Amino acid sequence: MPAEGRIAARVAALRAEIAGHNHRYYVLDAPSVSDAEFDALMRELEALEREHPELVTPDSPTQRVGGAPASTFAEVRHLTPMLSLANAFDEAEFREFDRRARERLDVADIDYVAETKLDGLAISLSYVDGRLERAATRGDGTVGEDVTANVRTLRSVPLSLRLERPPALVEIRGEIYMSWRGFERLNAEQTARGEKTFVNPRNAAAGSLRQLDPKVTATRPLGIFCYAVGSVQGAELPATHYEMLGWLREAGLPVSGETRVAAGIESCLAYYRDIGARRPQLAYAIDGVVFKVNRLDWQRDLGQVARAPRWAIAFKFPPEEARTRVLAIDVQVGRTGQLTPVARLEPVFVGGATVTNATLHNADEIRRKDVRVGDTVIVRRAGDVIPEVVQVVTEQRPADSVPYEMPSEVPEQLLRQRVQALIHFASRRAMNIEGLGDRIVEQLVRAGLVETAADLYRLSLPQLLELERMGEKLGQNLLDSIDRSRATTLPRFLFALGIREVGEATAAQLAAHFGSLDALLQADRAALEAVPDVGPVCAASVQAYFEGAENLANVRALAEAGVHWPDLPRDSGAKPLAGMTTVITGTLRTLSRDEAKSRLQNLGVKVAGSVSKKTTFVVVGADPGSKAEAAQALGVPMLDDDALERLLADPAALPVILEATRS
Ligand code: JCF
Repeated sequence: MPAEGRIAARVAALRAEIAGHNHRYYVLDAPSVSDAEFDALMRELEALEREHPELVTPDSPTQRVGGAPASTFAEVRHLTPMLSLANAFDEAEFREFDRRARERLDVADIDYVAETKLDGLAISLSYVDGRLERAATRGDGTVGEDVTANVRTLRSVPLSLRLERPPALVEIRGEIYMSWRGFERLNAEQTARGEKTFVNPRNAAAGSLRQLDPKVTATRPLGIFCYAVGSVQGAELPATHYEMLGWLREAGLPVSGETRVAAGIESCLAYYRDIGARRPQLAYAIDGVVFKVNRLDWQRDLGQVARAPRWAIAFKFPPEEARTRVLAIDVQVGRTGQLTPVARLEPVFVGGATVTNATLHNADEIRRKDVRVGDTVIVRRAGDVIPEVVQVVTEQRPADSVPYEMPSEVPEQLLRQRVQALIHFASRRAMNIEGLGDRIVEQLVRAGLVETAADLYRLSLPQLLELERMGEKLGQNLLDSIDRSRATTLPRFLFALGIREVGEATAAQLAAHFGSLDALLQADRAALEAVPDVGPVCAASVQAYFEGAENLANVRALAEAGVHWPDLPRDSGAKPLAGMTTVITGTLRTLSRDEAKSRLQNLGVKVAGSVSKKTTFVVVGADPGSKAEAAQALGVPMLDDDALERLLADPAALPVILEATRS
């Protein structure tokens, strides 16, 4: 083969290989090469195309981001109009849709194709002889905007269909969306650049696609799912919608993995409930599910009314965002002392509940969003997450409104809440800061020396000496005991945070179960509920706590201040000490009795109230009661603090530890 031919063949091979890797990475979600290997292929192709510009074709992967910024988007007429969907807002409306369709078709049952309804924007892709020719927005359904240059930058959109014999022409319909993760990443970047953030993934996707410069779109994390075919020439379509989706998949287009055949209305309802339950865990925003009659001949028989087909319906979920008015802004204090502004709202039904309060996070957030009393705002409540004010509808702002200012003087009620939170934090069963009593906490807070728990660890002697009735000796003792409290245990730390529903025993269970704070932070609702004694309310509270940015900042600040603890082995669920019985008496040095109790229980030990011959061992702290005497009398082994700690760290060592008590 002459050199020219060899090069052309290599270019073609590289393109096919790169397209294959893109497909596996972006569509199948199963990459087969490393990023470095992929980059090497791209670089080789770029170099060959630079040397041989005559070989460049529009469907080369090097040509995804190209062309100069446009000044407008041209109009595009869809060959087949892009339909919209009729909505059902409750089960009765959905049953009515099904009943009518069955009646018109005169059949007893209909097989539907069920899929999620993405909250993005509709797009039509035209492939001519298998090559992506045009991408257009829905527009009014008949005429849309040409966004080809932007859509080409999506790596999940094949520039050529992966078909041996592609149709002469095919219009493919889908939804362009942004995942939650992409949306959050983009907003973080926007904030870092001092640019405005997007309210929701749909707006972010729409804003990203309507960029005049495709180079900007190329940086945006957009995805696409295809769900229908418009016009087609030069190919036979299969007989059912579901098979048609399979054909789209074979052609290399992304199709939602949540697509199912649902035989009859009860299966549809089960699908609706299942997706509804998993909605908070989905990677992208959806606002409902779509049901389509599976048989394409039945779709034709049913036809359409206005712009909506009679063979499909969107069964909506309750909206997670709604508009309402801010009646007042109050400031609250968390148990760790941080201030949280809260918007009092005109009651509004959102996310399946009536919402009257929404968090505004902190003073910076209020300033950034410029939320004012009297404003109309968009509030969001997703799953069990605390409702938040997302954005102000500035067009509806009253003329006389003024920017909100956080009270500069901390209100009395807040001071008292801070004091309470800190007293709890320092208490004996929490961080056990000796000498940090109610009176000193109150003095520290009122003097403005301490707001949050982490501030305690930054106190200096001169600062303490500012306080009334504080001398050098007392001050130094206090600093020493604050310093000692840095070395703590995970259960104490969790208890000290003051998370609602997390008492001492629950803190011990959480610590024993997850072993480390990191593991706890990663736990989802189900993982939390799997912990003994943790019910749905407690799990929700723990999750809400660690989703609060201020709370996380507080936890981080404490760690940075040097608060630390040994991680524990993660509870595997195994009960190495099942069948053993113990009794705990006296005061333990490092663990409270509740904590010792739940940790022993996690190992399978039964904790009883009185000593008998059946007691395996007795845990004896300082100033033990008559139970120690009973143990002595019955010859039951007694473990002190150290022995208990060794046992908790290594349950398999029990025989050795018991042996040691005899000597
Ligand atoms: O995911 C969507 N937003 C979506 C929109 C899915 C569909 O199957 C659709 C649609 C709009 C119209 N089907 C039609 C006919």
